[in-house]
Amino acid sequence: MLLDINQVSQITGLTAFTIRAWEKRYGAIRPARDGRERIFTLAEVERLKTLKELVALGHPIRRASQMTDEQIIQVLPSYRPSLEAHRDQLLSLLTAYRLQELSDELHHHRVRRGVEEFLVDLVTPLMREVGHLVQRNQLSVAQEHAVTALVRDQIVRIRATEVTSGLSLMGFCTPEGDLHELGILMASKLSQARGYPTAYFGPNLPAEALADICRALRPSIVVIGTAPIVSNLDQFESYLATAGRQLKPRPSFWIAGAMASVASSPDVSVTTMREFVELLDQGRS
Ligand code: B12
Repeated sequence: MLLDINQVSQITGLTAFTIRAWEKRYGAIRPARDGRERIFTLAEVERLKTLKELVALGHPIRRASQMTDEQIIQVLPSYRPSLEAHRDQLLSLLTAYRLQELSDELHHHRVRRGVEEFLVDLVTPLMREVGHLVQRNQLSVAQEHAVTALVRDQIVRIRATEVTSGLSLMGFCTPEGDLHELGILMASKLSQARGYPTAYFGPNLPAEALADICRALRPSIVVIGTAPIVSNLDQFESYLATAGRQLKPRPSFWIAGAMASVASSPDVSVTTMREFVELLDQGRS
C-alpha cells in the first residue's frame, strides 16, 4: 500500500513541512517518487510515528533518525516494527534496485529473528508479493531473479543444529521441470532446526534420479515441493509412479505446495509451510 504526503500527515499527525524537513535535512526517511510526488510505504509511516515518539521523549531528530532498532527498543520498550512494515521496506529497496541494502536487511532479519519467523512470516509472504508485483508488471523479471538469489543466499547460511536421535531421515526435492526451490530449501532448514537429519536432493530432480538417491540414502520421508506450473499439473502423477515403482521399501512421499491438494493419493499432503512445521512437531512428540 502506498500513500501520499497528505495521507501520511493525517495518519502521523506530523505536518507535511516536518516530514519534508526530516527527509531533506536528516535523511530520516527515503520515500520513493512518482514524478515529483513523494510516495510512502506503510513501513515509512511506522518509522515516522516512531521518530515522532522519540522526539517527544526529548531525543533530537538528528540523533533519533540514526538510532538502530536495538537502541530504539531501549528507550521505547513497546517498539516492535511490524512484519508487514518490514516486508514493504524490503520491497521498496527491491523496487529501487538497492540490492546491497536489500541483502544487508535480509541478513539483519535472518540474524535477529528466529529461523521460523524469518522463513515463514517474512520470506514466504515477501516472495508471494514479489510474484503478484511481477504479474502486474510493477516489478521486472530481473528484480524477481535478484531477490530470489539474495533470499536463497540467506537461507543457505542458516546453520543446522544438532540432530536428535530417533528422528527419521528426510529428503527434499522438486520434480523434474520445477525450478521453484525456495519451498524445499526452507522446509529442509525448518526440519534441521527441529533436529531432523536431512538430505537435500535439490530442485528439478528426474524421477529415476530420485529413485537412485533414495536407494543410496534410504530416507524414511521424501518431501516433494511443487509449484502450480503446467509440467506439474500434467506429469506429476506419472513422476510419483515412476519414482515409487523402483523403490522397495518406498519412503513416505510428502507432497507439499500446489500439488498437495491435487495429487490423487499422496502419503501426506502439506499445503502451507505452517502446516509443515506442525507435522514436524507431531513427529517429535
Ligand atoms: C521465485 C519464483 C520463480 C523463480 C524460482 C527460482 C528458485 N530458485 O526457486 C523462477 C524465476 C525460476 C521462476 C520461474 C517460473 N515461474 Co515462478 N515464481 C516465483 C515466485 C515469485 C516465488 C516462489 C517462491 O519461492 N515462493 C516461496 C514459497 C515458499 O512460497 P509459495 O511458493 O507460495 O509456497 C507456499 C505453499 O505452496 C507451500 N509450499 C510450496 N513449496 C513448498 C515446499 C514445501 C516443502 C512445503 C512444506 C510447502 C511448500 O508453502 C508456501 C507457503 O505457504 C512465485 C510467486 C508466488 N506467488 O509464489 C512465482 C510463481 C510460482 N511462478 C510462476 C510461473 C508461471 C513461473 C514460470 C512458468 C514463468 C515463466 N513464464 O517462465 C517459470 C517456471 C519455471 C519452472 N520450470 O519451474 C507462477 C505460477 C502460476 C500459477 N499457475 O499460479 C507464480 C505463482 C507467479 C505468478 N503469480 O504468476 N519462478
